[in-house]
Parts: sequence; structure tokens; C-alpha cells
Amino acid sequence: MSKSVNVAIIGSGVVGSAFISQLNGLKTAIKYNVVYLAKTSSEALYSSDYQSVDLSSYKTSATKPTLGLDELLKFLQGAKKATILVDNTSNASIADYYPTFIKAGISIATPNKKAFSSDLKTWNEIFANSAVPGAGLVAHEATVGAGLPIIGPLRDLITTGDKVDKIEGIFSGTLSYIFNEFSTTEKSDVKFSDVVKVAKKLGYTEPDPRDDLNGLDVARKVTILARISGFEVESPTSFPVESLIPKELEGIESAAEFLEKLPNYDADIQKIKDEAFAENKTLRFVGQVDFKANKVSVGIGKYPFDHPFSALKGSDNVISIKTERYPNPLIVQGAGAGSEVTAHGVLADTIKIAERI
Ligand code: NHO
Repeated sequence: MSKSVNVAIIGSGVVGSAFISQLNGLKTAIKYNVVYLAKTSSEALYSSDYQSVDLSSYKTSATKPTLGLDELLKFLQGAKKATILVDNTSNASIADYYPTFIKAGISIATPNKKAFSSDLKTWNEIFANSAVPGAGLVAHEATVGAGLPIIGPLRDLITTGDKVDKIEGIFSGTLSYIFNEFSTTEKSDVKFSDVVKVAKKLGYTEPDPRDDLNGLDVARKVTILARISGFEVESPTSFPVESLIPKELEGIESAAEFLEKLPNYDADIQKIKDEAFAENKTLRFVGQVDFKANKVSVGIGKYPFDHPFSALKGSDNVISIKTERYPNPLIVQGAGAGSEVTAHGVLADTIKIAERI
């Protein structure tokens, strides 16, 4: 008889629906029995006898009310079988519940950054709980760089005794696109506000582009990598984060009004771009963890035209990890945003957990 594990999925949005479709097409020796699927915070599919949810028809199947987290825990424990909870939401309450799930033996695979980048106490609790025999495992590769292999390889280096010297990278697909278009190795007069507008039109930004431009998403990703490397970052707001939102536009209510007024501030960032160009450098929005300088930071950096960061295309991410073993840094580059690549990161984590539990 082949091995089978129970899977509970929360969320069927952009990443969740891609995850469901990839899981539905999976051909492996392990059987994935989806006992619970919360499509939204109000609609879920499950049966009291743990029959597998039909993933090919979940969009139209009759639903029941979504279970609260205490009820969900009870339901999953009632199956008395190894279970993986896949959280494809950005919900903070679900993230806060991870330590309880893990303690109860339920494993977690997720692209949700909240639990790993909020206060250090939650991070410590998650990993302390998962180290106890019988506890659930936790995997979150897709919280940084979508499906790119960053967290796994970094953890492997650290657990085998390597020491990080510096991590530096472009971690936002949106800001990668904006700076790759705005600041090039060829002279260009393209305006920052125009690039932001195009990025929004192409669907690269959040509905309100200020949620990308404030740097917080990058700060969350850098917090995660810093903590894995042993840098005890208290929270994503405990180190310098440069916001690309002009101070005067921070309080404006609508995204439309923000975009309308943004051109008034083009000259400021254009000046920085021109100064960099005169030094044969491009501007990029980077996150850094620098052990020698004992510093974590997020903001605009200048890179020589022949530096790998200057050659970045589209909305790619790139990360450079310099360690004792890799003084010439290990560099990972590729698509760092999008539903398919993010979902594949979550599914690969789910498979790795299933192989171990
Ligand atoms: P959606 O489309 O809003 O989907 C969330 C779903 O969860 C919704 O269907 C909602 O109804 C459901 N939900 C919320 N609360 C619930 C509850 N209590 N019970 C049941 N269902 C509930 O969000 P996404 O885009 O699918 O994102 C899901 C998670 O993946 C988030 O944590 C997000 O941060 C993470 N993520 C998404 C992306 C992406 O491409 N969309 C990426 C990485 C991680 O690679 C991506 C990336 O970083 C893009 C980034 N903007 C960049 O670099 O520029």
C-alpha cells in the first residue's frame, strides 16, 4: 500500500488556485488526501468522514461555513493521520495559530510571510515547537523569492556550520520591474512616475502601488533571511527601511490621487539616477544583511553597469549570499513573482514534508 497524507488547504486566491491546480495534476507515489479546503473565510469544502475533496470541481461544489481555527484543529486531529496544513492566505490570525498547529503535530507549508516576519517571539515559538519529537514540520520557501531556491539552501549552509558574511538582493518583483525600466545602462529620460503607472497597468503592483513602494514587503523578506542567518531581527520595522513614497503623499487617501500627484516628485529621484549614471551605475531597490557592519537595511543602492544586479530583466529577483565557504557569492536569479512559481514553491515544500512525516 502506498503512503498517504492528509492535506488541509486554506485560501484559493491567486496562489491558492494555482497550488490546487498543480496538486490536482501531481503524479507521485504519495497520495495526497485533501480533507479540507477553505476557499474563502466563509466557504469551505470538507466532510465529517474525511473523504477527499474533488479538486477538479471545487469551484462549483456546494460549500459549508469555514471552520474557526480551534474547530479546524479539532477536525484535523480527529483524522488521526499525518496532516499538512497549506496556508495560501496573508491572514495574520492564521499565522499566529501556527505554533498551536505545530505543537499538535500538524505540519505547515505556506507562502504567508506574516508568521516569519512579525515579532521575533512568534518566530522562536514556531521553530522551538517544531523541534520537539512528534511536532509538525514547517516550510516556507515561497515567502522569499517565490519558488526560487533561497531559504532551503541558506538553511542548509547555516545548519552545516557555514557563516554568512553578507546577503544582498532584489526581493520585490514589482520594484525590480520599476527600477529595471527606470534606471538602465543606456541613457534614458523615462520618468519614475510613468514607470509606476505602467507597472500598475500591467498588474505588477498591488492595487495601491504604495503597498509596494513603502518597502515593507522587502523588509519582511529581509527579516526572514536575517533570522535564518542568525541575525536576531526584532521586527521588519526595527531597522532602516527607505520608502519610495514622497512624505507629502503618504497621507493621501486614494491610489488614483497618489498616482496623479507622483509626477510632481519625479525630479528628486531623477537627480539620484543621473548622479549614478555619471558614475556608470544603475539604481536598484535592495535589501541587505551585513554581518560585518552589524546592519540590516532596505533601500536604494547604486551598482556598477557590469554588476549582476544592473543586468536584471523584467520582474526577476536576484540574491547574492556571501559566506565563509562562498567568498565569491552564491547567486540565485530568476522569476521572483507570479502565481505559478509561487505555488510550485509551496507544493515542493508540501511534498518534502510528506516525504518526511
Ligand atoms: P489572494 O489572491 O488575496 O488570495 C488569498 C485568499 O485567501 C483569498 O481567496 C481569500 O478569500 C482567502 N482567505 C483569506 N483569509 C481566509 C481565511 N481566514 N480562511 C479561508 N480563506 C481565507 O492572495 P495571493 O496573491 O494568492 O497570496 C497568497 C499568499 O501568498 C500571501 O501570503 C502572499 O503574500 C503570498 N505570496 C503571493 C505572491 C504572488 O505572486 N501573488 C508572491 C509571494 C507570496 O511571488 C509573489 C510575490 O512576492 C509578489 C510580490 N508582490 C513581489 O515580489 O513584487
